[in-house]
Amino acid sequence: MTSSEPRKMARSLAELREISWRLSREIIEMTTKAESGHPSSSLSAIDVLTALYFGGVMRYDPGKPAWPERDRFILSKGHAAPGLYAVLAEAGFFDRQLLGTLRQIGSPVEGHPNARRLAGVEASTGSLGQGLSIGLGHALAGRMDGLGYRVYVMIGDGESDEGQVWEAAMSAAKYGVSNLTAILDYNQYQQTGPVSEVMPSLEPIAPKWQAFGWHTIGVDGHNLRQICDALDEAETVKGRPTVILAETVKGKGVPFMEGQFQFHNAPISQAQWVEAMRLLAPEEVTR
Ligand SMILES: Cc1ncc(C[n+]2csc(CCOP(=O)(O)OP(=O)(O)O)c2C)c(N)n1
Ligand SMILES: [Mg+2]
Repeated sequence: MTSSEPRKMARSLAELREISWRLSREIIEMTTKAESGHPSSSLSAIDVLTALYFGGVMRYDPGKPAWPERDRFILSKGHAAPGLYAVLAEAGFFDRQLLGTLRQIGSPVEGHPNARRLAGVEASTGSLGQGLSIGLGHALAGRMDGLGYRVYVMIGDGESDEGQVWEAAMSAAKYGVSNLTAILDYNQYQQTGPVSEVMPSLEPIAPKWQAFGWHTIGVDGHNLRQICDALDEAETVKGRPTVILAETVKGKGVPFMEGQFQFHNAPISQAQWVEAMRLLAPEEVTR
């Protein structure tokens, strides 16, 4: 680490869990108000995002979003933008009130992240397949510039059907970028159905990444300790990139949404909204 600025203090697992619940409720609030967006894709990612931003993993300063030595996070599955926005507001990059403007004309809180318009967004994504290549560019640039930052990229399992993901995977291994960590949001579903039906040959996934030269770690993507441990392990790996295969549940925390790909980009009703908010109240949920 070349920076003189310390990493954010790690929260306790109980605090992280509370943050994740709060952000999950914000995802539901935002997408219900907007009557569109991708609540289930955001909920499957939110524990990983919580660990990255609040678990003492990433170094960032919301007051200086362009600080050259900051760690970078790129949401390659850009449709999970509501999750990223909830996290960035919690981290202090912008006022939480902006969340209520999701997908409104003129709002910087767009349907997909726009790096030109919103502090904390590192790359404009939404066209699937591009984020790992962008992250690789940042990782190489950091190495060339002698900066100690790390780069994290979240990709989806449906997104992994995109050939560019594997071009980036090959290149990252070639250049031995150990400051690059990919996180696969491995929730088994994509837009139109189960990944096992849309593209069954994505499996077996771990041997694929290993064959591409990556250090591979499997975790329960809703177990905050496992996620934090895997992110710590990734920092110790030398000479090659790491991928964390995070097994997640699409729609995590809202049972009527869990694993139901029909909620991929569908608003929920007022009655379902009330139910979802009740289910995501910490005292009523055990997960
Ligand atoms: C290049 C491209 N093709 C198609 C789409 C439409 N699309 C948006 S989300 C999605 C499915 C993504 O599935 P996955 O990566 O598994 O993400 P999840 O929602 O499960 O987190 C698709 C096909 C897109 N955004 N970009
Ligand atoms: Mg998926």
